[in-house]
Amino acid sequence: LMNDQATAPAKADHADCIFCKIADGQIPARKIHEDDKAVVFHDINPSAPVHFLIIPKQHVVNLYDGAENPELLGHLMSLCGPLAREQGLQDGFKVQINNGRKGGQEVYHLHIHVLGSK
Ligand code: DGP
Repeated sequence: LMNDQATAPAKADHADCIFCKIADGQIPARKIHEDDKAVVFHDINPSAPVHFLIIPKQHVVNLYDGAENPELLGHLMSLCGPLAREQGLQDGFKVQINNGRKGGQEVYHLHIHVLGSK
């Protein structure tokens, strides 16, 4: 896509969004959690022994866009600790969110990386 997606509004076309497809089950993923607002699954290319992604079901581009929905952001953040613990990260973990071109974002559907070692 040629437009600057870093600051694009939420309503950008997401018909081809890979994380929307994971969220609705069109593309398989190793899911570890699902609720009415979020899906969580293992990263396909892990950069730590435990590496999973927390995404909203609704197509939010990144934190520029997500600012419109602080309640949703809070929900996503609230999943980090309990799911990290469930995945064996009871002694600590890291969280990362890449935003926009200069933030290293590759998939333009908001995702929280949770990383750690058991
Ligand atoms: P980034 O946009 O840079 O925060 O990273 C995107 C992450 O998403 C990267 O760590 C790899 C992961 N990823 C990309 N495509 C897929 C996929 O189809 N399935 C899964 N499970 N992870 C994916």
